[in-house]
Amino acid sequence: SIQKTIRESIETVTTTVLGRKFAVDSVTNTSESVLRLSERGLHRQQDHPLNIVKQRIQEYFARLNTTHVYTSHDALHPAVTPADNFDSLLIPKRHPSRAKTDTYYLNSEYVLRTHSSAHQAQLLREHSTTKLLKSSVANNVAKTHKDSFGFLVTADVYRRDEVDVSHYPVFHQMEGVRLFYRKNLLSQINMDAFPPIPKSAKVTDLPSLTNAKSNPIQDAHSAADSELVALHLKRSLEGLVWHLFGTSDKNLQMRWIEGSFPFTSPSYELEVMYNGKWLELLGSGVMQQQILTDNGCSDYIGWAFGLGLERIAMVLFDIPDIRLFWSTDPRFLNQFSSSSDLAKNFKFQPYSKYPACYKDVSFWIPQEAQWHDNDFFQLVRDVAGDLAEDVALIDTFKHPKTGLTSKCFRINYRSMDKNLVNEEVDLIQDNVRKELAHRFKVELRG
Ligand code: FA5
Ligand code: MG
Repeated sequence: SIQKTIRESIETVTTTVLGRKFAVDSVTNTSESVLRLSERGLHRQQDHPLNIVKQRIQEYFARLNTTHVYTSHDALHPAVTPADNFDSLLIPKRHPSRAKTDTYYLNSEYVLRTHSSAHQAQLLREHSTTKLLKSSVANNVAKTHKDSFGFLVTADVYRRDEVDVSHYPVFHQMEGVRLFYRKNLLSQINMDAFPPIPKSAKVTDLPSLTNAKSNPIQDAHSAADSELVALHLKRSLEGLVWHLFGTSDKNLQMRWIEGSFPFTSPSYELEVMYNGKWLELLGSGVMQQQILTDNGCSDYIGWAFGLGLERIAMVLFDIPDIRLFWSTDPRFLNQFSSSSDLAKNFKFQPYSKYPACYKDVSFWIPQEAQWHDNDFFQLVRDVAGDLAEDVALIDTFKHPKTGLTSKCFRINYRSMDKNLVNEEVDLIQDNVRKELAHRFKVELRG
C-alpha cells in the first residue's frame, strides 16, 4: 500500500470533465461539486424548463428569417482555453474576470467557460472554412460567400460568485451571432421581416443610437453600416422578448441601456420590467471587426448577444430560487412539459418551503493571507452544497492595534426537499469552521 501511494503520487493527478482529462497543477481551483454539475446537461434534458426556454428561442430565430438559418449548438465542451474565453474576445490581459477568484481554472491551460461567447471565434473559423470549401467545390464563390449567416450556442457557464437565490456557480447562457456580407448589407437587412410588437407593449430605446464617447462606432465601420446592424439587432431581440413574454404580459415593458463589453462596440443591454424593477436579460452589440478579421470573416459585419436562460425562465415561470433548476424533485420537474401547451400563462406552483436556519461564523484573517470573499463562498459550497441558500458578509472589523481584519459571515441553511434539524446544521457549520481554519489558517472567533 505504501508502494501504491508512491505510485499514485508520481502519476499526474488529473480531473475528468465529460470524458476529457486535465492534469491538475498549481493553478487548479475547480472543486468536485462544480465538476459534477457539468455532467447534468440541464439544457438538453427533456421537459426541463431551461430546455423549454432554449427551444422557444431557437423556434423564434428559425421562424424569423427566410433568407438563412441560424445553426444551433448545445453540446460544446465546457473546457476551453483562456485564449478562447478571453484573448479571442479582446478581453485585456489584466481584466478582473480572468482572476482565479472569479474563474474556474482546470489548470494553467484550460478554464471552465465563463460565458457562451467563448465559442464565437471557433464557430466563426469553422464557418469561414466550410464556406470557402463549399464555394471552391461548387466554383460559385459569389453566391455562397455573399450569404449572411448566424448561429446560436447554448452552454452551461461557470463563475465563482456570491451565494444567494439568484446566484449559482453554474448557470446557462445562449449566444446569438448574426453576420452580413458587408458589400450588400442593406439589401440583406431589408430581406428580414420582424413580427410587429403590439402597441400595448412599451419599448424604450436609448435617446440616441450611439454615444460617441462611451459607446463609439468602430473606426472600421461607417456610421450607416453600424447603425443598420444595431437596428437589426434591436428589432431581432425586441421580437424575441415579445415572443417569450408577450402572451403572459400584454403590457410588457422593455428598455435598452448602454452596455460595455470588450468584444462589441457600440454595446447594449436589454432590460424588462419585472415585479416593479428593471431586470437585465442580455448583453449585446456590434461585434468588434477585429474578431471577424482574426477568424476568417473580414468580409462580414455583424452583431452578437448573450442572454441568461435562468433569468428568462425565472421570470417566465415565476421560479423563485435558482437552485430549483438543479432539483431532481418530481414536484419541480413534473410541472414542466414542452409537449403540453405551456405558452398560455403557465406559472410554477411553489411547494412549501422548508424552514431556514442561519449560523454566523467570524474569524481573524492572517496578515499574510490573500483573502477574497469568493474563496469563502466556494468553501461553503464545497462543504454545505445546495443546503447553503445564502451567504452574507455582515461585519468587517479592523483591529486598531494589530491591524488584523476580522470578518463575520452569516450562512442561511435551507434544504429544497426536507426539513433540516438543528443538529444537522450544527454539524455542517462545524465542518465549515474546520475547513476554514484548515484552508485559510484563519483564527476562528467565538
Ligand atoms: C456576458 O457574459 C457577455 N458574454 C454577453 C455578451 C455576448 C455581450 C455577446 C455582447 C455580445 P454578462 O456577464 O452580463 O455578459 O452576462 C450576460 C447575461 O447572462 C446577463 O444579462 C444575465 O442574463 C445572465 N447572467 C449573468 N450573470 C448571471 C448569474 N450570476 N446568474 C444568472 N444569470 C446571469
Ligand atoms: Mg452584465
